[in-house]
Amino acid sequence: MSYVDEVIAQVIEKNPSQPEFHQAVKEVLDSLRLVIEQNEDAYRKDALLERLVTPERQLIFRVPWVDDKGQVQVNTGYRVQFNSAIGPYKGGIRLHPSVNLGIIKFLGFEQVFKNSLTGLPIGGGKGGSDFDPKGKSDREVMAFCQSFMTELSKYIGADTDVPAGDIGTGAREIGYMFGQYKRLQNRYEGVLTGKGLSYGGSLARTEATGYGLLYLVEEMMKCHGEDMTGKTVVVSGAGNVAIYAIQKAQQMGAKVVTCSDSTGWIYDPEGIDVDLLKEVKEVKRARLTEYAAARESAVYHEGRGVWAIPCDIALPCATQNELLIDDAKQLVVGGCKAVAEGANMPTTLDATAYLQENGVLFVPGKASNAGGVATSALEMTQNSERLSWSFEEVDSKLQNIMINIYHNIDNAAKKYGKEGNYVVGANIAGFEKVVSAMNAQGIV
Ligand code: NDP
Ligand code: 2IT
Repeated sequence: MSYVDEVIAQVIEKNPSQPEFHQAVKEVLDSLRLVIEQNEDAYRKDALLERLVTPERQLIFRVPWVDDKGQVQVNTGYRVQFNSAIGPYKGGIRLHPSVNLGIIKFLGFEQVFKNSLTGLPIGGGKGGSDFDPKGKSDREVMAFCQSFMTELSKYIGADTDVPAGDIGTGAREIGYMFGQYKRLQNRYEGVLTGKGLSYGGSLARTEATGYGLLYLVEEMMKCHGEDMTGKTVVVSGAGNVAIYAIQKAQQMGAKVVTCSDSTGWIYDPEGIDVDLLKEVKEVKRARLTEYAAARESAVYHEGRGVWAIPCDIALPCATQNELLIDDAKQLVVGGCKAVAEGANMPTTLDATAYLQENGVLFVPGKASNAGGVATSALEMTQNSERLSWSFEEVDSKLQNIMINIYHNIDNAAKKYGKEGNYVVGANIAGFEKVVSAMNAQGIV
């Protein structure tokens, strides 16, 4: 059996009931075959792949808090510090009832390669909890965040591990966590990113993932002789990534006709009204039915369905495994030319293969959504030098980073004879830097 297949089999055997982690490992290791085969004996002797798929440290802890009725609630907290070869662990915190160790491991594993692709000195990690912020009062969210940070604060630090936002963790949650960290450690440091502007946050971090996604897509389209003007775009999700992806696509002259949340989706042939969407999701924290109620051109549907709308470009920006094989078929029928992932692993492996086989340009999230973490790294830099850069300065650095990522993954794919296969390109380009750092640092 080849070394790659051996390690994939081991991962499945040693990590039962973690299908998302298996999926992420399979995608990456499959892409690396070409590189591994050139050096198989040396890599096997060093157990390089075993070290790559095994987190350096995994923390699981109890998070007790008191709800508004005086009832004690207990959640589980996680932080997986996956790989620190190229910098301090860096990655978000997901707060969602579906969170378990396997989900956090898949996200942490992806983050290692993504962070490498940014070209910035950040290792990979991820954390979270099965806590659901939906429907909770601000006081309950604060109580949870303080309890979560009371434990997490022992393991993180500006030069050790720097968490940030992800699903369910936005500015409010980061603020509560930062306050509790500072109180416990008596240290004002850049231990979290995505902070508010009044206490060390970076301009453009809020917009960065969505904007970065579009900067990469625009560059890719340009290199394929197309521009964004007049393109029809379908987006899933209605959170941080989706909102700013929609905004930037519109600024580039495209028309975005859908968005979705965990209960339904909107078709708005006039183009999504971003200000209204922000009001419904960021301010009221309400469902998309409120968007439809306030806008005549919008139609609301229960359940899922955005991929059935004919489009030029599809941007999945909600969650993992939300674009399935039948969705991929519908996209192809609808004339879709490009899919770029705003979310982490939103496309299943068979759907990805189908899109690629049918000539759709496909960019995996570890490349196309790297603008968020890249801008987090810029926030870390500003915190270290105790300065704040202008929006334009951060935004132009973000744009350069995304353009570089596109060319790096494109060149890596070409170098290994897989031109246009950005999955292979992203995984190989991300891997090369991490492995060179791991090799230089000995067996640790
Ligand atoms: P948010 O919590 O702001 O928004 C998530 C959106 O997706 C919401 O509209 C939510 O619906 C919907 N959603 C979440 N879970 C599900 C589900 N199980 N089924 C259907 N819909 C769902 O999160 P973000 O926008 O920050 O994150 C979205 C994706 O992007 C995630 O995969 C995340 O890991 C990834 N990502 C985020 C980055 C960031 O900087 N924030 C950076 C890179 C990647 P509802 O409104 O009903 O809650
Ligand atoms: O998946 C991701 O890259 C994020 N949620 C952002 C992580 C970060 O540290 O900004």
